Amino acid sequence: MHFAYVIAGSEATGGAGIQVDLKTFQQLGVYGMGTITCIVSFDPGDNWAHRFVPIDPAVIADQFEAANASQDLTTVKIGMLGTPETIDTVAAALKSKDWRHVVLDPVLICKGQEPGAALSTDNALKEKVLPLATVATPNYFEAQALSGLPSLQTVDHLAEAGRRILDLGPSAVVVKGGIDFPGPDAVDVLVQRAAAGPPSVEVFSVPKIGQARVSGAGCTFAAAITAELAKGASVSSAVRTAKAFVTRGIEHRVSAHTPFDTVWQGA
Ligand code: PXL
Repeated sequence: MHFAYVIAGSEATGGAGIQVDLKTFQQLGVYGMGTITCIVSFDPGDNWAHRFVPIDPAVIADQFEAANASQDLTTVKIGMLGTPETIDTVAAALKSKDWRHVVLDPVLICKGQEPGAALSTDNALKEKVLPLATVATPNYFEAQALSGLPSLQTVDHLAEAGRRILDLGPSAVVVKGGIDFPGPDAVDVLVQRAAAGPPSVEVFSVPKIGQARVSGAGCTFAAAITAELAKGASVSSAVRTAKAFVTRGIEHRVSAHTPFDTVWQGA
């Protein structure tokens, strides 16, 4: 049995967060385990705004202790953390043992939120958790914010953003072009630190499916990478499988009364 562990927020509609992570783990045949960092409840009476409640840091630490005492976990995904206190707690927990893989989805903003809503949280994530990641999966906006490159218009720009984010500490970065990247294709660029010489660059591209954002695509992608790494795949092969998995899930998207359709992990 392979085990995949996630530290992330709950999002009750099932379109994002730990609900998506656990569905993805199950679908890819790994035993899913999880620790909740915060609870997001959309407000249907206020244009689906995010109501956000952080979990007490001591309770996050308790969950981490329970999960890691019950299994010898080697592979973890980090999703939404939400506050500087949570980031301190999770960074300390991650550093308390060795990991083969730490996959970080650097959630700086959720769909529907304003950019830069919580700069202290974004900065803490960059300083304290990003350096612990073996694989980071920034989306277009997060890649701009983390790399400092204001305009990502070409595949070379995505690769350069990835190289700059590598300099912040992770061993590999997948920059996701998504809907915001110009052109007909959904392009992801994997940049990996090499033993010697410049970082390697690999491009994964499929035609975009529609022009609308789909909720849970980023969560599904990072969770699928995590599941594949837990099964022993290389980073490159994990990214390839995850891209195919999320593409299928977007093709079979589920509509909801929320402003965004959501990924169907069971497709
Ligand atoms: O999609 C990013 C995300 C991650 N985790 C949780 C969320 C969201 C966006 O809403 O609520 C818990």
